[in-house]
Amino acid sequence: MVVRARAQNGLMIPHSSHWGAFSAEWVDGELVVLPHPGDPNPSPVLQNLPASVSHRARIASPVVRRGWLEDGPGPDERRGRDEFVQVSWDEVLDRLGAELRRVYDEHGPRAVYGGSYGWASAGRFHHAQGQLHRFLSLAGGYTRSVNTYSGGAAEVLIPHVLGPFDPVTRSVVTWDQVARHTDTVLAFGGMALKNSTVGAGGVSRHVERDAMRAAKTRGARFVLVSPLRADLPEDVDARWLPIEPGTDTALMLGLAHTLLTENLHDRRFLDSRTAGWPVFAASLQGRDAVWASRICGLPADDIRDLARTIARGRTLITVSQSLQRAEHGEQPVWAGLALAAMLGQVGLPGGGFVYGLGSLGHYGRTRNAVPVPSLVRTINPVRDFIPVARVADMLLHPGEPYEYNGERRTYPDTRLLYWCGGNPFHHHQDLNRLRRAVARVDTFVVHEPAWTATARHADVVLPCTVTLERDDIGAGQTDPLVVAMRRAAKPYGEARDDYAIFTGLAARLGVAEAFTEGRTARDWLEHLWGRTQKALAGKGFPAPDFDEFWAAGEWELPPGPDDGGLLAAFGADPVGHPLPTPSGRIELASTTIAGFGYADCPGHPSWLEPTEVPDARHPLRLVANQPATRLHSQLDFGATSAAGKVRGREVVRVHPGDAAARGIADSDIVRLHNDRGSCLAAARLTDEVRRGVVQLPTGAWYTPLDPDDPTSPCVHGNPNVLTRDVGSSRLAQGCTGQLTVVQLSRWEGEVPPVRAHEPPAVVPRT
Ligand SMILES: Nc1nc2c(c(=O)[nH]1)N[C@H]1C(S)=C(S)[C@@H](COP(=O)(O)OP(=O)(O)OC[C@H]3O[C@@H](n4cnc5c(=O)[nH]c(N)nc54)[C@H](O)[C@@H]3O)O[C@H]1N2
Ligand SMILES: Nc1nc2c(c(=O)[nH]1)N[C@H]1C(S)=C(S)[C@@H](COP(=O)(O)OP(=O)(O)OC[C@H]3O[C@@H](n4cnc5c(=O)[nH]c(N)nc54)[C@H](O)[C@@H]3O)O[C@H]1N2
Ligand SMILES: [Mo]
Repeated sequence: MVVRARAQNGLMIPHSSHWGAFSAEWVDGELVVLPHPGDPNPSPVLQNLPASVSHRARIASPVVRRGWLEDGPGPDERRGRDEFVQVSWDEVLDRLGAELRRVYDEHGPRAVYGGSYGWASAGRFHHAQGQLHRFLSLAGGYTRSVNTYSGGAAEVLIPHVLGPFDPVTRSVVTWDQVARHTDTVLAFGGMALKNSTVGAGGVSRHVERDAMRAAKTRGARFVLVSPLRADLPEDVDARWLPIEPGTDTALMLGLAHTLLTENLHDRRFLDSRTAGWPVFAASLQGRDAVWASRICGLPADDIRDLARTIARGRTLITVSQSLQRAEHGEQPVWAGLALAAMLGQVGLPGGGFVYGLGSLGHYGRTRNAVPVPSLVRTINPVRDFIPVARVADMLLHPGEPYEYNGERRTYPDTRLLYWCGGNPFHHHQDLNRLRRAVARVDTFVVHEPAWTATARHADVVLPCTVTLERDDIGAGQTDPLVVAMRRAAKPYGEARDDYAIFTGLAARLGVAEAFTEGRTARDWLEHLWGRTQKALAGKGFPAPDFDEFWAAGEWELPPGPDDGGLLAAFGADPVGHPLPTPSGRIELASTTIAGFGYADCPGHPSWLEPTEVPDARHPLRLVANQPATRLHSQLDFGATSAAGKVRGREVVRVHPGDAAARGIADSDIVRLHNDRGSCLAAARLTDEVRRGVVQLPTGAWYTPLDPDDPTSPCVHGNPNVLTRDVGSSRLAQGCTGQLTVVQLSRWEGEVPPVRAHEPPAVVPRT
């Protein structure tokens, strides 16, 4: 076999990514990427990696926006359409060091926004966010962000009603438990294999497909509640309930009503392990299957039938992250938990409630017995923060109040935006609004390997390396393999590691020694590995030193126990092991949340009518979900991502009935539009989406037809020109990018070319 022959010639370079461990090898001048041999279901996204070291979309040298260079820092509408000037590393670091000093002196550290949300890459030392936060903490401090775009609503809700987010989500129900114990999996939003392909820090074994198959073979049944058929793998033969997007809470309440009226609920569990049951039960008045059916679009008989099904045997209710990335996104998470509590199985193996299982590859696995290497943190002198998805609000409304989780807070007056390892022109909603927001700051700095739309909107663009161009350690907390990510290529153009860039800046600000602690990058790797080595030795496990680990190329960590954690202990003995909630129990009604008095997040799980519903002008719901062919916007120019497009354009999935009504044929170029913006995409007709729903994944790099005209369509197919920039509620202020409403029409006339991956013109310094 080719693979074995390559392994034997010893040229394979171990490496890792958020979507899988792999090895790289140069064959006739081409970089070849092979999945880790231990991975039972490797990700196709791996094949985006070869392009990462050489594509012309890479940034070759430091550049500065002409307006910033010539007129100095300040608000500027030209961001995103100005020219770039090539500068030397010395000049750019001198200028940026001076600008940071100016902002600290004139405006104080709150004026520096270093939230810098984003996934960056898998290595644990060259961890872009960690490097930025270390640097800014030492330089003077920064306003940070809290929570994620992934789970913003759930991350605030769950601690109020179930317990600390990570311990009650990630490892309480594992894939192994599903394979062995679950009779019925009721998956709201599904558990698409395209999503569990990705796990933070790296995944060496994609176990989800085999676990679901094993459960199915054992006789488990799967029920998929989702507008898209592909949200569960075909081979589990799920019953597909094609729900109207954004209405799961109504369905859940309808199911709860049926359980209650048919006396299928577990009173003992509710009495001994929940708080607020009488309040929640009373709120179910009138929420019957017929009521739910009118909202969620599923037949009332199916709803009653489903309630009876989940009341039998061991049932697991999963709620994907997508459900809560929407207005009132707190509600389906809370209602899903309440439904599971009524079934009385929270804490039993493979039963109860789990948030996010199947949404990411690092869920549903046990934690390693020892901590993996991670960057050493420093203390940020600034206490202030924003909920991460409120970034455009912060920039557009400095000094104004907003509400969050029971607090009235004030937005800082941001002068300098610093992004390293994220792509806000990918991840944020209403990109035309984001353009207006970034026009308000004095300076926008970005470290990027490639010419993303974020880089194009910045003032100072610092080219950084990709993982294949540096040595690092790859590891995730719930994956056993620590990978020696060895360098496979020399840096593109003048690109530098983020660490080297910050070291240069730290020198200009007089904090180089504190930043580096006198270590080279290689010294840091040894240092970080040393802590894991010590933890291994402390528990009596084999503990290789750094050189041994590095030579081996990988090291397998021992697993922690698969014991259901906090929830299993509570389920078995609620008095001896109370939950860390105010009542010590699962809160089906919360006096804390009720006390906040938020109409958009009341004190118990509730159906709240969304602000945006389809109307005559925007009759279709858009699902803007995660792309199957890449991680977010990363390596959008790679082979797998490119293969998923039609003539370079992203694909929108449309029901044949909706297409016919608009004269749209398969592969036609269409325009999706609403009052916020528009984009082009290639239509793919399929009856695997619910009628009235169209689906366009995120991640195609935002490319306006006319950069001077913000109302011109994105020719490439980025759905965030359409999504609405509002928080989930005043409780969590989470991202709501998953859903919006649109109209769809055939694009008549000439089809504009897509130049998303062509670098902008860069002029030499004169
Ligand atoms: N409409 C809509 N929008 C969404 C979502 C949705 O469901 N719908 N989902 C949201 C979710 S869940 C998330 S998590 C976000 C994701 O949003 P992001 O995490 O911002 O998206 P990425 O494309 O992963 O951006 C990472 C960037 O880091 C760069 N990078 C990679 N390695 C390095 C490095 O070593 N150093 C530096 N400096 N940069 C590096 C990459 O080139 C890339 O541009 O998107 C959110 N946006
Ligand atoms: N390949 C790939 N995998 C990824 C990522 C990626 O970029 N690429 N990103 C990763 C990240 S950072 C995260 S946070 C997770 C996100 O995990 P999720 O948020 O769960 O993933 P999505 O693909 O956005 O949504 C999952 C499915 O939910 C369904 N859905 C949408 N709205 C509704 C609704 O109202 N009701 C119901 N019942 N279903 C609905 C959609 O059909 C969609 O396919 O994915 C991770 N996995
Ligand atoms: Mo995410």
